[in-house]
Amino acid sequence: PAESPWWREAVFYQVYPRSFADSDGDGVGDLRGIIDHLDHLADLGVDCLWLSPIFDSPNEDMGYDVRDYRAVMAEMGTLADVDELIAGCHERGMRIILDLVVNHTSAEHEWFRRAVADPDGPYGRYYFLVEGTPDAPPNNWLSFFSGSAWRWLPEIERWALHLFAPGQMDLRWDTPAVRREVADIVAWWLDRGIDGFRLDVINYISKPEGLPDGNAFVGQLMEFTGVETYFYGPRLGEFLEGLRRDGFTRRTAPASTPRRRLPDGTLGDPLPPDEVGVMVGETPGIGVELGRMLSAAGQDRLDLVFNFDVLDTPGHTRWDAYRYDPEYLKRYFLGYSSRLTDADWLAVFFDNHDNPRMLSKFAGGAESDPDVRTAVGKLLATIQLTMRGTPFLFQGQELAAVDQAFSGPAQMRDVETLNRYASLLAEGRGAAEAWAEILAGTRDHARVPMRWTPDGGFTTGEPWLAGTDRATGFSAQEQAADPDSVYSWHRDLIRLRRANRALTAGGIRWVRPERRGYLAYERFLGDDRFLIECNITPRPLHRPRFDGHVEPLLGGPRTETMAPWAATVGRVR
Ligand code: ISL
Repeated sequence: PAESPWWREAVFYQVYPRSFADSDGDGVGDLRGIIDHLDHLADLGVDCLWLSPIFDSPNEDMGYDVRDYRAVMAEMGTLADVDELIAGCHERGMRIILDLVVNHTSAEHEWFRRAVADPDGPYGRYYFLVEGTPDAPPNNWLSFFSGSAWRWLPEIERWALHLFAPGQMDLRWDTPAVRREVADIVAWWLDRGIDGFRLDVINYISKPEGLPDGNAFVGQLMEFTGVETYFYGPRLGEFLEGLRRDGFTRRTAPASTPRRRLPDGTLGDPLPPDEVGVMVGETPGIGVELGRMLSAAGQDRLDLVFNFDVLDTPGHTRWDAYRYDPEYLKRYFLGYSSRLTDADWLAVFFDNHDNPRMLSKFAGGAESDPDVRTAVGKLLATIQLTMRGTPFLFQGQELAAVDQAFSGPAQMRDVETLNRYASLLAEGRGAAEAWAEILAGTRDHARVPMRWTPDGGFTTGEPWLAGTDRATGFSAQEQAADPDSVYSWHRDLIRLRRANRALTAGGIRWVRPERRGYLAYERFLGDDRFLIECNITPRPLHRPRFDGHVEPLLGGPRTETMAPWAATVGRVR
């Protein structure tokens, strides 16, 4: 492909602002902290930052409950800081996208307050406010954060829908004014210079007419009731096309644009503005085929979607303590590459702020050995950064971040975790059993502060959530100074991608996929060919024969035996 959209060849990096860097000692990360560390990200080589929520919020769900879409959370900074951050990214040749959480708003949003003040007025139609009696919710849908998805509002004698926490009120997208408001918010931020958005649970926005009950059998099967009625709702496609047209298509010139990155690594003049901001959909429950329907090029819906099937081996959820089956990862990517056409493109991710660390799931505890930790960190980076698709790194992956040894529920901060713990106890499960489940799956593993220096470096105060990892060698400072570190491996791979489009835009051809323990493929474009080989076992592996001369680039030459968890990248001559 001669030209591909910028986001197909980019490396994205997710920042969880609350835990990235705290510049003022209040224990909460902030925008100034991100600005101060932009050189870390530029040095790593990332092309686009994605910031988890920074908008004004009461933080019942850490910013995924927005009170004002045009204001910054006080503890994170000001609009002027956002402007400086945008300019700082663009100046370094990076783009930046924000998180758009519009399936729901906070109950403290002005729209919801007006809706409650006058449920029959225009704002009453912004939400799902359903008349009834306090003993019978309108349907059997459950909340992702435990209990019914409905909350009784005695002051107006109506039920209000919340698929997530009780303070996250679902918006009624069928109301045209809601769609206009959201499009205007997007346009407002694009004018400020933002390059697009990640769209939170965007596949849930179209609820079916009449809000029918979820199927009880499916509910049992999924251990969750109702989701099949709205996870790909009747008007989803129409809503996305409208949002793209009315919100993401530029109305005016942005405040700034990123500088062009030249092949030799230097920076050129600012690029012309992208005509459309990038739309990255967070789409839980959407498999390969529905994902294609939402993101195929030319459909004018989303540009990229996250497919969550990668996160856990079938038969397990993140609430089990288990060792991930790497053969499943291979089958997952094999399946993907065999079903996608040139119109489809995959977001490739292993970690985010909602899941434990993939490195720990893979190593299954063995990552307490620093050599295993380093090997698995490099292995996962190799797959993520050379697979066909757009990699989304989550902060800390470049430092081989692992799960934490939390000691008990008192250390937890996440609403999902705390609610789940309480409801397990209420079901009669013992405290030890309930804690084991929480410890395996809590979102707080990923949300602990970045380790900038051996003894922390995130804040001078008390961090809002404390990590427990103290292993030597895995802070940013130590990693950046070590040419053999997981950090350097990421940086080298990203440089290699940049210099060789075969690794980004090129095709993929699997090598000996039937061979257990061996995950290997070629990436190619024109005459350029690269061979990527991984030993996805904790044991040495005999390397299969390969027809062709391979010049080693990363991880050393093609020795007959591959070390446990080893990965190599070579150029095929
Ligand atoms: O963690 C989950 C609950 O088990 C996931 O289902 C998660 O809630 C889902 O992927 C949606 O996530 C997004 O929306 C949530 C927010 O809490 C998550 O942080 C966000 O990524 C509600 O806004």
